[in-house]
Amino acid sequence: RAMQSMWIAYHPIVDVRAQKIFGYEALLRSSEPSLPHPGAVIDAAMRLGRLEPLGRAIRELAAEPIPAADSFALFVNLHVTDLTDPALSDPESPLSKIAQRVVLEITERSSLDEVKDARRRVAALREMGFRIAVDDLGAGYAGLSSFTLLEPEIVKLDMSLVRDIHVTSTKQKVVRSMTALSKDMGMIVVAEGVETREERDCLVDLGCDLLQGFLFAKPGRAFPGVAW
Ligand code: G
Ligand code: MN
Repeated sequence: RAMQSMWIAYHPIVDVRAQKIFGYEALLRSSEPSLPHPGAVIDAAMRLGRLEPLGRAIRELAAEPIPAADSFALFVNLHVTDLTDPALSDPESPLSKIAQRVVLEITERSSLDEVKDARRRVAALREMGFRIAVDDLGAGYAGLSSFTLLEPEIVKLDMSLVRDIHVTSTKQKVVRSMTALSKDMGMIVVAEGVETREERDCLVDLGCDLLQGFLFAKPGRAFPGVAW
């Protein structure tokens, strides 16, 4: 029932300097009142042993309305179990067909240790044209293990590093050095959860290429426009 109530909200990721939309992150939403946030849907699927079909449904829903006329990137969140699902690397899936435009986000919050052959699987996804992002970098107790294993094209800094960064010199130092390190390795940096102009200006000064957050747009059904 939960799977039938799912829909996808799209949240813009913006290039502030160029004032261009770089891409949209597909975010899981449910209209089922007992499952108020995406974590509840994922927990329910995990309890029922239905994570794989859930992941497939999310990826299909996310790819469905992508306009061919536009070239923006589509960011899709993966659960670690999705990495072992053969459907993910099926060249005929709707997402694979637009792989060149797709960034697969893998959260730093969960360990890749249990994923058999994680490195090889990720390499195969790259062969298909997908790019890889490490999500939630710097969140909670997360470390840098996915970052070093995946060598991602894109790094997403967690919003806990972003919040009030303009008045928090330690966060400024962390973001400045993570951004410099990532750029040095040829990676693109996205800062998530930007809510104020002060945070935006500080992040741009620190060298973040791309920003995402409620300051620019709320996630929405169509592809929301951006308030610069
Ligand atoms: O784990 P991940 O980074 O994929 O989570 C994205 C979540 O963060 C989404 O549920 C989205 O609604 C939320 N989000 C995106 N931008 C902001 C923001 O500016 N502020 C807050 N509080 N949440 C945000
Ligand atoms: Mn994400």
